[in-house]
This record gives sequence, C-alpha cells and structure tokens, in this order.
Amino acid sequence: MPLNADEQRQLFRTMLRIRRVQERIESEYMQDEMKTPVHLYIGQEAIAAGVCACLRDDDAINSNHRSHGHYLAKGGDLNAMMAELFCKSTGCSKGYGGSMHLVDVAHGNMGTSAIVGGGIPIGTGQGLAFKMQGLDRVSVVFFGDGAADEGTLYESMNFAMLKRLPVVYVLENNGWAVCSPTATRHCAENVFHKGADPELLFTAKIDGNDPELVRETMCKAVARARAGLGPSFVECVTYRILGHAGCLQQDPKGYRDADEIAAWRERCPVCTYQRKLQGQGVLSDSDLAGLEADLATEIDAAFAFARQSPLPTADDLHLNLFSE
Ligand SMILES: Cc1ncc(C[n+]2csc(CCOP(=O)(O)OP(=O)(O)O)c2C)c(N)n1
Repeated sequence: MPLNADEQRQLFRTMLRIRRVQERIESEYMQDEMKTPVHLYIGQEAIAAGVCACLRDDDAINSNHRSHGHYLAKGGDLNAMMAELFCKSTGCSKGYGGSMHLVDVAHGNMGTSAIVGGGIPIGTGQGLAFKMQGLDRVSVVFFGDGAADEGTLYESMNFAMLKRLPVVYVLENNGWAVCSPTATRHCAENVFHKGADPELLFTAKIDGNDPELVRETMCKAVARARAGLGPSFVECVTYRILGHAGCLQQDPKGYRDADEIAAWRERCPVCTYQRKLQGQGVLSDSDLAGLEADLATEIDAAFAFARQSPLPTADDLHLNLFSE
C-alpha cells in the first residue's frame, strides 16, 4: 500500500536523523573522547529506516558492529547511545560496551555484537522463543555480506525453515567486507537467491537505497512471519560511503575505486529521498529547515549529556558479574 505523506515524512526523518548523528560522530571522532571503535552507517540509512518502519516495539532486532542506524530506527534513546560511545555509565550498556554493543530491550533491540555473523543464530533463537511462546512477534537479523559468508547463516536459515520460524534475515550488501569486495568472495551474482523454495523461504533482492521499497518488501516478510508461514531473506543492495571503521581520514586509501565511491555518493539515499519528497510536494523548505533545526538541537544535547555524564567507577567492576 502506498505511504501517505505523514508516513513518508516520518521515514525521511528517521533517515536524516541517522545521517546527522553519524556525521557529528565522524566530525568529532579525532578528538579521541569517544574511546570506542565506530563503524559508521552513512549510505545505508534507507535500510534501517525502511525495515524498522514495519516493526512493532515488541518485535526484536539483532544486529552487528555497524548498528547505530538500527538502534536509532528501532526507537533507541540517542542520549544513551552517545553516552555509550563516550563510555560513560549513563550509556545503554553502562559504558562497558562502546559502539558495537548497543542494547535497548524495551524497544526490542536485543543487542549488537562485534562477532561477525554472531547475531544470526541469536536472532534465530529469538524467533524460536517467540514461536514456542505462541506470540506473533517477529525477530529481524541485520548482517553484512561478510557475515553472509559465514556458515552460521546456512545453519540458522535451515533451522528457521524447518521450524517455520518468524525470522527475517536482512542482508545489507554494501559491496565490501573491510577491504574485500564481494566479487572475490561470492561465486556468482544472486548466489543467495538461487533455488530457494518460496514455500519455505520468501526471498527478495532489492535496491537498499530506496526506503519505500525496503519498507514495502519488509512488510511482506513481516506479515508472512506473523502469520506463522516462516522465514524470509531480504537482500538490500547498498554501499558503505565512508571507511570500514573510524572516520574518513583513518580509512586506508587505494582499496576502492574513487569513481565507485563517487557514483554511490550520487545515489545517496538521504538526498535522493529528500528530492523525491520535495518533488512530490510532501516536504516543504520550511519542513526541512524545521527538521534540521530540531535534529541539531537534539544532537547537541546528546553530545553534551554524554560529555557531562560520569565514567564508570572502580567499584562498578564488581557489578554485572556472575558467580555461583
Ligand atoms: C567472526 C569474526 N570474524 C572477523 C571479524 C573481523 N571483522 C570485523 S568487521 C568485518 C567485516 C564484516 O563485513 P560485513 O559483514 O560485510 O559488514 P560491513 O562491515 O560491511 O558492514 C570483519 C571481517 C570479526 N569481528 N568477527
């Protein structure tokens, strides 16, 4: 069903918010106050926004090291995220985890992990739990093309198909795993879509820079999962515009073609969607100015909150430990 104007503006807002937060992190990263590696999501915003627009608060997501967008789109608190990046005790993981360990159980963000592919079996188990409890909740797993190379994807999907689990596997194919292009790792184009039985697995390969298409495809997968019909695999083709980790000036030069980066910058999902909504008369100049001002205020406040928050203390070392 086509989106109405409010839904379109909401989708755009989610994307723009993720983008502006990422840009601020990038611009301040060299000050070395954020004592955590960061993996920025710039260029992939349409996926987190489009996927999470189909989910309820009580649906679960599991994701990976590049998770700022997933956390924000699923309703995570920006103050708690920024405090986590500054490793402060007010952070969403109490300052113990940093950027790769964002969590917000109240909004169904069950946690992110630095283990590539690690969220895939965990999200599958989450789907099993929902099914065993007789709930109509859905478990979504976000992972990259590098994680898709790992055997755990096939074990997990086989099990999800066998048990008809309410799991949606969202592959964010951004073309690269650190410095390795997908062409050197996958035997063919569309390798993940060959021979899938639609009864067992709904699959789609789509433009991951088109938020409305991501949302529409995802809503089909979510409806199938809620109806007890089983898992789906949605491959979203996109591009990581910045480096693998850290800020742009820390990215090694030469492993990517400058023309490739320029071509994908042209296809920036945020700018493209902004132009589309402006063209449709859905987003006015004053809407945009208001949105930008609100986001700048919110982001300033989150960085100030993070800076002013206390570090964990030595006594905190004894918390959150398990002993018999
Ligand atoms: C099990 C495991 N192997 C290797 C790594 C090192 N590593 C960190 S990120 C990464 C690349 C992941 O690529 P992809 O899944 O495509 O995600 P992207 O970074 O492109 O978003 C690798 C190999 C790791 N963290 N965990």
